[in-house]
Amino acid sequence: MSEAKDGPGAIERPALANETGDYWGSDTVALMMREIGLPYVALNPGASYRGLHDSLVNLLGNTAPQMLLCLHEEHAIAIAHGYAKVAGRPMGAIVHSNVGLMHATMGIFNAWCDRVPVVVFGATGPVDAAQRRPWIDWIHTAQDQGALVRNYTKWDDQPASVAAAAESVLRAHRMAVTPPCGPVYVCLDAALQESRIGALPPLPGAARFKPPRPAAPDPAAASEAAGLLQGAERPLILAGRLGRGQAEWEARVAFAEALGAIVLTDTKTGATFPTGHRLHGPPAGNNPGPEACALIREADVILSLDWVDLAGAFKAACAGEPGGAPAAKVILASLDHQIHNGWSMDYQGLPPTDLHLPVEPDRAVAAILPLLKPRAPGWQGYQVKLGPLPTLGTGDTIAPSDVAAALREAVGARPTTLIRTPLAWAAGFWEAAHPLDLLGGDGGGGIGGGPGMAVGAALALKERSGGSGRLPIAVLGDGDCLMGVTALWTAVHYRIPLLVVVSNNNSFFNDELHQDRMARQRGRPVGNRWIGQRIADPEPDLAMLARGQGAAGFGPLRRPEELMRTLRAAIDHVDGGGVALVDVRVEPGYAPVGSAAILRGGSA
Ligand SMILES: Cc1ncc(C[n+]2csc(CCOP(=O)(O)OP(=O)(O)O)c2C)c(N)n1
Ligand SMILES: [Mg+2]
Repeated sequence: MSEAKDGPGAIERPALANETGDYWGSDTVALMMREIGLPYVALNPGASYRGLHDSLVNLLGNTAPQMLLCLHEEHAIAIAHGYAKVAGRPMGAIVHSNVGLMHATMGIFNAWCDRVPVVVFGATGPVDAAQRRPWIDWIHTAQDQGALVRNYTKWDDQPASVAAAAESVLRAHRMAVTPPCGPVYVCLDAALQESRIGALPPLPGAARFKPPRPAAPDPAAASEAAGLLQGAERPLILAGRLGRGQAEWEARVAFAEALGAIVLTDTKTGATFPTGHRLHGPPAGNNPGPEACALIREADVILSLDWVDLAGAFKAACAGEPGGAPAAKVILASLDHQIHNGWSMDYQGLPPTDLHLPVEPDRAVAAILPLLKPRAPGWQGYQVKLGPLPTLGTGDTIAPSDVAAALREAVGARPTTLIRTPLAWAAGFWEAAHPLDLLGGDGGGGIGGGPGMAVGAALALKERSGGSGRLPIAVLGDGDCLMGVTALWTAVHYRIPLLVVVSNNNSFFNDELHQDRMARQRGRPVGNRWIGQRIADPEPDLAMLARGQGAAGFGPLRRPEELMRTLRAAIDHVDGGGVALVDVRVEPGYAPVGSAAILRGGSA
């Protein structure tokens, strides 16, 4: 094998045989992966798919799809997850039988909860026991491997023939990219992969197996929704899981402006509406803050554009209200009910809904917008005043808000994608003026996915901009970073520029707060809350862990005045095509949801 690491993406190019000779079962799967347009397959190798691995390298030449070698299967899935969040299309991931899939499960769960398409391939030892090699092939074989992930994938399959495998790949891809999107799993029998099939059978083309065209809402329902919104005095839009397209972004702005509707956005789901717009409401963190709750109570029509956990938002806002629900008429635009199952409760509570448009939420906006007539703007006498963005402090220690302030200053006006933010980060620390400015959370709350998602998103940003556009930045908690830190090797290896800033409180601090609550509730010593939580003695050297993988490592930084110079140096390194990690030691503490005030009739 010849290796070329100089070109973009550092593709390891194999020496190909002039004649491929006979074809093998896995060749058809590899060709189908190309047919459905997977640009990459993130993987960690394993003998259970050595047949497929050979096909990808020696038949396809490690291109379309190109392998992305990962040091852990959880990274492979997280990279695919982050990639799809930016690119809007999936890449593949391949995980070894049983054990590889077991490593991958948390990432698959995160992608499921985040409704992001990932096409996961796996393998089993030969289903035909007579064909199993002693010991290891038996360890590789399970009766129903898909059972490991069936509860949080949209579909799984274990095709029993080459023809069935071709169809399976087509179906898997279509299932993954059809909204509500999600991960799928195709398990390939090692014996099927390694069977000699002679001539290549005719393979189906993807063109006749496209995903369904998105549906528009039923016209009667769209006009009913338009009527409700048109007649509302205080229309409130909850902008949840929405597309990253610029046209859809602009349609949402036009929609809110046509109504004078206030728009709430959510850190779980990334940028959906310009945060600097006069109609942007108080920032919402993982739950709506007090001012957002007040608007939910005071609205007379609420339109949820696939808001994650609408029932939870209503509960937070209206627990003390009659019926515990908002008085407003509730319009829901969401397809999410189609993906709910009886295992994972990520579907959240059941929100009261007066009118449900079962379409992609951006389609609902597109259908209702032309029906709106000129009218007086909503929320007469109201004004939402957002609190100031954080400024860099001059104290002896660094607060999480200082990290945000310094990053904002270091980045300036330059287009930047904030791929991730840590738990200690408040909504309202960062402005969004473009759908790619913020990418939101991990979906399932699985710590350790942050570095992988950062690498995958950075890869898609590199592709998108030809390497010269958006600066990819992930701000990670130290716990999240440490669990997934070897994902950075993949970024270094494939020349994917990325800046990781660690908001490092030397703790799984979220859970210190839980122990704090428990101790208070029980009248026990709160001072012990750090035990079993602090990541100290020794403090992991994150910069060294980055350098150990070929990235540039900066820090630990402990004083605010060190931030600017170091961040600028790290950004220079990223601009040169590198991966940089800056370890910032921050005071433990969570910033509250960004502050805002609602002025009613001119008074606060
Ligand atoms: C895989 C996994 N294990 C444990 C948890 C529980 N958990 C939630 S937040 C958290 C702490 C994360 O630490 P860090 O990333 O440093 O963020 P911090 O809370 O310190 O800001 C933990 C352990 C989880 N969500 N996922
Ligand atoms: Mg921490």
